[in-house]
Amino acid sequence: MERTLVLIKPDAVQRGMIGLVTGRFESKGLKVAGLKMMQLTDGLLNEHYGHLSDKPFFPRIKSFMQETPVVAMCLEGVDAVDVVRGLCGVTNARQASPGTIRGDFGMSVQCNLVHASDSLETARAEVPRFFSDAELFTYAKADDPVVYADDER
Ligand code: FUP
Repeated sequence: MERTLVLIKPDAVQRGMIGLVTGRFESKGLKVAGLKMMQLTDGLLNEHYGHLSDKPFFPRIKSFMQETPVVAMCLEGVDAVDVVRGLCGVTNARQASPGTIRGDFGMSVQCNLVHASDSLETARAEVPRFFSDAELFTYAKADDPVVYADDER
């Protein structure tokens, strides 16, 4: 099982889409291992978007990500990193495929509703950046036996 980080961004929070976005992941069969609302700080965003610090849009995305609290989520499942990225769609929501969260609900690059870890290595850095051990839960989910075959889990 993999764990990956999702952030529901301020545009989705403002548009009243927390439930809808969370529901997409739950309906897919992913398990919620951690979930909380948080106001992102400058320090956390400098770390989180460190790979973009030399881009001209860096100050703009930092300020955007602080416009409202975000919802941080740790999702668990087989191949969860790739599955969640697929559900989100490509960064530019205008180009994202129909059926994805960005493709169905977005028209922007910046206001693209969600962040999702882009690799297992990134997920391993991002989950502990946003969640302490005590905020992550391990539990048996009643529908696991019908979401996966026995040899897949
Ligand atoms: P993603 O992995 O899809 O979140 O995309 P990136 O890490 O490349 O970019 C992070 C965020 O920066 C995007 F979600 C939106 C923002 N961004 C822009 O505003 N303009 C750009 O040209 C590229 C990214």
